[in-house]
Amino acid sequence: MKILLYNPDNGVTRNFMPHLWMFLLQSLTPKEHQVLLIDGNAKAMTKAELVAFCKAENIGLVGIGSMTRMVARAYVVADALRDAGIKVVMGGPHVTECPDEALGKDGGKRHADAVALGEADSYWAQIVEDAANGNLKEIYQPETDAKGNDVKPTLQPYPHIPWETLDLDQFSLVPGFLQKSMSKLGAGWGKFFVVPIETGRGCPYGCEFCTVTGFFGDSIRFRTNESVVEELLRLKKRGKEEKGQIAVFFIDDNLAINKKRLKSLLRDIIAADAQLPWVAQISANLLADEELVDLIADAGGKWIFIGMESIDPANMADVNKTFSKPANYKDVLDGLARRNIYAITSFIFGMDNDTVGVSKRTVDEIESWAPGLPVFGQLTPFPATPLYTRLEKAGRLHRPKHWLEFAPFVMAHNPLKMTIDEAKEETFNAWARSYSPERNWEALNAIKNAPIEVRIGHLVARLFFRGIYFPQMSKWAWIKLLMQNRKAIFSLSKEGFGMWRKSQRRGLVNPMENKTLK
Ligand code: B12
Ligand code: SF4
Repeated sequence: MKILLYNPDNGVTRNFMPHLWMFLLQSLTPKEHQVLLIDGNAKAMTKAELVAFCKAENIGLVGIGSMTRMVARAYVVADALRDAGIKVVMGGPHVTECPDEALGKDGGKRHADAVALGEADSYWAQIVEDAANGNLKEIYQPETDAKGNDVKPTLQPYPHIPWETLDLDQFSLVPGFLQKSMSKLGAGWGKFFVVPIETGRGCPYGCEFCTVTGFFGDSIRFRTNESVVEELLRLKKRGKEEKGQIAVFFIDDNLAINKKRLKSLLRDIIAADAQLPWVAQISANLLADEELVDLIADAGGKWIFIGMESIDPANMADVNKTFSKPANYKDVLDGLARRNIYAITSFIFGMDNDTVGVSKRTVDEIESWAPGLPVFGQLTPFPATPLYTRLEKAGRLHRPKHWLEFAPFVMAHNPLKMTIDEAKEETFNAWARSYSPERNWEALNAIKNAPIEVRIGHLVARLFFRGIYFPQMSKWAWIKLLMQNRKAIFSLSKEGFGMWRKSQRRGLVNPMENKTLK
């Protein structure tokens, strides 16, 4: 049987990284079946095109995975496929939290023939077999233990994802027309992929707005260091062979949740020379450890995503996140910046203690820290979270099924001390100020003593990053952005060109190859 795994587009912009679940399930599929992957963010297709593709390829089963954020889009695609007689199984966090919705048991339309609840590693092969035999059941879920809890995959052993041979072209971030010329730059930039790797699953913290503790559990399961290092080495080899760049996103919710184990993993990465540039999510409270931050730098860490949420401790208490202390944020970021590591700092507006002016107060404070990439969202009640239950009980849910009428940056509940419109305006103000050409220039100046490749990386990240959250797809949008930031671009290009000429004259190395000029 031919299977298509499909990730619906998020309706905003292209993904900078493929979704791990597709590659994982592909690896876990019994060998006699063939699996094709399409990420709607990388390869835009209308629902009619997708149906035509499935018919032409004789696809027997389509698996669709979705976060709450894009589930409405997933349902539209699933409906079209089912109308054409193609079987659909849906999985991922949203259908796990609302299975009746996908199965049409809550009074709405049915969107899926089957739903896969929780982590599907242990039973995906069964779904495939059942579909191949025309015997697909409605609900699949992990076995339960004596206490009725899901038996979670141990991640030891971990499925082999053949990154070295997979066709990743739909995910390269370098536009086709630039690939040839960019492959000659430094160590080669003809292709640039960000690849997701997990080293563990689960999170014990249980923040009120988050689905992770409920979905993956509060105890953590780790892969072995060897299996992570081996995966990195294969990726590194591929990058070299293809004269491209591969960066890794460690998608663990908190890579440093067990500091002892992370230190041992980082030491093993360093010992095996398996370093690739990487990004990871780590909470601020775990980053005060100097030894850990040194190891992160030596092992290739470049950007750390930190869920800072709010600079107001009262808000942090409201959402059960007091382990993260706003008073420590500056020291943490400065400590990272000293090692040329920068942070993607994530903030939430519309929390219960937020009032008008929250964006100004927050951005003023952010700008007093080492520069990073701030991200601003709004408190969103995802189904099955303690936050959803609290707001529902308090009668504060304005749009209880907000995901079916997704509206970017419009809160689904009434914040306590501001209006929904005010929260939207605060969020837009924070984005606009944080990524203005003036702020980009200031941020680069704040790190003017960092090596040039670090500053180039910082500027490129600033120009790209906003585009994950706001549409920035057309050529015109890019030209406008580059023009607005021409001062910073020109200044870095001039400096880089000057260094390159100097190195050519002295017969020294190319500064873009990340080596020191003597
Ligand atoms: C990486 C990541 C991202 C990446 C993008 C996704 C990518 N390209 O990988 C980035 C950083 C861009 C991102 C952004 C967002 N994310 Co995010 N993200 C994650 C993260 C950390 C890892 C996802 C992952 O790969 N997990 C590991 C895999 C193995 O697990 P999995 O995807 O759940 O898949 C398993 C099962 O669910 C199941 N399964 C999944 N799909 C399918 C499909 C089928 C057919 C079957 C059978 C089974 C199946 O099988 C898999 C193996 O067991 C998760 C948290 C987490 N730990 O999962 C949050 C998470 C998915 N994100 C979340 C959110 C809210 C967001 C944002 C909306 C946040 C925001 N406000 O901006 C944005 C959306 C941006 C956008 N434009 O779309 C929430 C989603 C909650 C929900 N109910 O929808 C999560 C769960 C985190 C949380 N705090 O609650 N995210
Ligand atoms: S927000 Fe992060 S730390 Fe809090 S429960 Fe979710 S994954 Fe854990």
